[in-house]
Amino acid sequence: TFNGTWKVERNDNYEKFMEQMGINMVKRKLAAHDNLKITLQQNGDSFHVKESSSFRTLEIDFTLGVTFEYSLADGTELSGSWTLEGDMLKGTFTRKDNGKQLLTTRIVQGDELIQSYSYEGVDAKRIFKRA
Ligand code: MYR
Repeated sequence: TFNGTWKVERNDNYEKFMEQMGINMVKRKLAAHDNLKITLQQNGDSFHVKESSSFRTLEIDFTLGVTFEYSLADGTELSGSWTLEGDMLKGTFTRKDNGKQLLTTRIVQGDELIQSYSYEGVDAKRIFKRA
């Protein structure tokens, strides 16, 4: 279900979320239009992710339940893992700089992949369509 290439189509409350994350206004404006594209490839418990945006391109491998490191485009480092609960990927990550939690989920609904984000009481979504 997750497999394939997804490009962001719209955001819901993403600017407020980034503000809560401490990202400055200039970067928020750029990040709101980052043309994020992700390619997901699942093999059993393992996922390969290709991420590309106007900021960078990178590839990530993770295994469900196994902690890995991930850096945001602004350099903020996270550590955490994804698990699969039913049809939903649930990510629990911790910011290395302040120890606070960032929760994220991915679910495919119809022709959309919906990624939710939650940090310090602010929730947001990014909605992707197949590229
Ligand atoms: C992946 O599966 O794509 C790699 C791991 C993703 C970790 C969590 C991503 C949270 C991104 C938050 C963006 C916040 C921008 C302020």
